Parts: sequence; structure tokens; C-alpha cells
Amino acid sequence: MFFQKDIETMPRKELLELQLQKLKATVAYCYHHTAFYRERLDKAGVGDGSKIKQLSDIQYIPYTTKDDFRDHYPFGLMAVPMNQIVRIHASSGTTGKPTVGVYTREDLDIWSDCVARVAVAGGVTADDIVQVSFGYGLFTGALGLHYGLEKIGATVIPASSGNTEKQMMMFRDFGVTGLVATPSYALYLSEAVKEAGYPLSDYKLRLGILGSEPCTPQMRDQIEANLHIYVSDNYGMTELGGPGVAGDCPERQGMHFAEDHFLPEIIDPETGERLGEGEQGELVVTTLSKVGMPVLRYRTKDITSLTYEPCPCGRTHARMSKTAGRTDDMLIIKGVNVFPTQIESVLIGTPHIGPHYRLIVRRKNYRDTLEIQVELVNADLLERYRELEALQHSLHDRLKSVLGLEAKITLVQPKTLERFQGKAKRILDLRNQPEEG
Ligand code: DLL
Repeated sequence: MFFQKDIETMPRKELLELQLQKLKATVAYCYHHTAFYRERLDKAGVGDGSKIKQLSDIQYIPYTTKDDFRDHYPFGLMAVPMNQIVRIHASSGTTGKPTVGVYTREDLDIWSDCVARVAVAGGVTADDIVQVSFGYGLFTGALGLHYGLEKIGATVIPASSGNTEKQMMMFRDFGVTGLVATPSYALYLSEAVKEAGYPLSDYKLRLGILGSEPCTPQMRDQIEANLHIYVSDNYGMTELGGPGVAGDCPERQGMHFAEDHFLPEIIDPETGERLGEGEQGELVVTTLSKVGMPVLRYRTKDITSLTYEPCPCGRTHARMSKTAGRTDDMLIIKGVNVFPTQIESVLIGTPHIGPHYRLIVRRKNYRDTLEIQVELVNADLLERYRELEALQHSLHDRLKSVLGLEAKITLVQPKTLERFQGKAKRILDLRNQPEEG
């Protein structure tokens, strides 16, 4: 199923022509409408973009970073007067100022098209009743999905996050068929549903349109098994407008980019060098349609790879692989690079342990140590020392072979690790704190 079939299945040759034409127009637009880009483009010798002859000429355009957004907070990157802006969103900004995104009416329209594509590709139809369990507010996730789903004609319940009891009541009473949430919250809900004691047949839930944080295939399988639903993944970020940048098709072999609106590249995060198809590196994105706040070559910090191989689903747009994580979430422990998703893929699916975990990094005597706290499903095992020890050893050995790193495995009582209603925060890095005894 497609939302905009002609565009989503457009022959690549035409798509590349469209991208080139839109890239030139975007560079000219940025040059003439924002002092920030004009200065950058002049400095790099690109000027107003009239010298751009082919898509690969994008390499001459300087990167834009999160610091640029911060340094020009809140509206320095805006390309139109405020009276053309109809909406403002912002990232939560746990460190420093939030990142701001602004939208003209046209931006909102294109945004909801992009989200509608992702939702339809994930199985949503006009017959679905979809509960949006993202936090409503400045976060792009809730209102982004909300308008995209309405565009399809689905019935939207703006439940927001939290109040799990009420969420479950609505699932049952309203006959909800689709859930929009983070994978972490879907997992949390699945436990709550189990505890509430109603059989899954009391729920009509069949789809999970999940996104906003990494979800390993193992985590996805677990959510599908717990809730008896089909899960698709979708990707986006505040700086690029929010969700709808890329999303799973039924093949689930990578998320299709909305390449008519976003031009993706992969670079080596260390050197800034452009990488080829299939190579893993940092995703860089240029917006091709944004009016309120266009972005040239945004360094997303997300580690992924791109493929342009034809997809059996018929979509011709590039696919990005599931992200390994963000460069700023990557732990470097004893010189070894570790992404939480690597650990997650080993933990999930191991008998006796649940999908909740916490990573604690410490520094003792100038040496880094990693402790992985994993929750047992059943407290009984804590009494059966031999089995417990065997489980601990097997996890230790598997993690060592996957990560190339020794980690201390601590098995903890069921339901003792924190649950998350939004994006999960599983890393506790204590290395910059005074040493423990
Ligand atoms: O999370 C936008 C969004 C909302 C996407 C709802 C999908 C669904 P931010 O809060 O600005 O925006 O966070 C963006 O979240 O750079 C990634 O690191 C991460 N992220 C988002 N979607 C995915 C995903 C929204 N599907 C940051 N898989 C991004 C992995 C994701 N990481």
C-alpha cells in the first residue's frame, strides 16, 4: 500500500533529476534568505548554488551541525518572516538550549504527507483507530504523527504519554487498532497489558508505528510477540522537521527515505569524507522542500548506511539501515567502541531475561569497566544458583565475543529497572565522577 504511489515508486533517473533541480533551488533559497547560509556558502566558494551541476557537487557545501542550531537559537536559521510561520516545535534539549524547528503552512502540509507515507507503509488505513502515545507538546513526534494519520483518514486518539491505566482502558473500550509510541513505551505497555489480566483477544490492536529511538530487530520481535501486533519503524528528527524522514516498508529491510524531500549522504564521522553505498557512517541530510527552516547537509550524528538497491515493495527511494545509535551515545570503553544496540541484540531473546537493561560505565584505577544490569523474568531463578551462574557465564561469553570486551553481568530482580514512557535512557556513565571507594 502506498500513500503517494507515483512519487514513492518514481524511476530513480527521474528522482535524481528532481533532486538536482531541488538542490539547486534550495541552495539559492538558503543563500538569499538566511545570512547564516549566505556567509557559509560564500566562504566555501559555492555562492548561490548556480555552479552546482550534478548531485555530487553537494560535497562543496559546508556541513551544518547541532551547534549551528544552538548558536543561532532560536530563529537565526529561519528563512521567512515570523508572520509566515504557523507552528514552532523544539527538541527536549537535555543539555543546553533546545533545538527549534519552525513550519510554514506548506511545510506542515508536506510534513504530514511524509508521515502519511510512513504510516501507510506500516499498514495503517482509513479504517484504523490509532492511539498516539507520544507526549504531546513541543516534541515533533505526537503532532507529526497526528496530522499524518488524519491525512490518511485514520481515527486519531491524542492520548499523549503517561497514565498507562487510562491508555489501556481506551485500547479496549475504543477498539484501538494502532499504537504510535517509542519502542520503549510499547514494551512498557505490553507488560502493563499482561498485568491488567485481560486476554489479548479483548484488544483489537494489530499495528505498532514505532520510532524516535533505535529498535533492534530483536526488540521489535519481542514487542510483536508480547502484543500480537506488527511493528514498523520510522525515523526523523526535530532539525529536519520531525518524523516522516524515513520509514519501514513491508519488507522491513531498511527504512525508505522520502528522497523527494530529503537528500541523504553518509560520511566518515571522523574525517568528514563521503562514503559509498552500503558503507556505515554518519547520516547527513539536506532538506529539499523546507520553506521555514531549510537545512543544508545536516550532520545527524546517527550511524547508519544507505542502499539504492531496488526494493521488492516497489518503492525506489533509498533505504537507510536501522541506526546503530548516535555518535554521542557510543561508549568508548578501554578503547573499544560500543553501541547499546549491540548489547541489546545479544540480551533480548535470551531465555530467563527480560528486555530491560542498564549500562553502567565506571573508571577505577584509570581503567574503564562496564557493568550490564539485566532483569530476570522470574525471581525464582535467583534461588537456583547453578542455573543463575550458567546464565551469567553464557551472557558474559556471548557479549565478549560480540563486543570484544569484558563486562560484568548483574542479574537483577524482575521489575527493578526503570521503565520509560518516552525515549529510554539506559546508560549511566560515571567516569567523570569521583572514583568509588
Ligand atoms: O525523535 C522525531 C521522531 C518522532 C521520529 C517520532 C520518529 C517518530 P528528536 O527528538 O529530535 O526527533 O530526536 C531525533 O532520535 O537523531 C535519532 O538519534 C533518534 N531517532 C529517531 N527516530 C529513530 C529511529 C524525533 N526510528 C533523534 N531509529 C535522531 C533510531 C531514531 N533512532
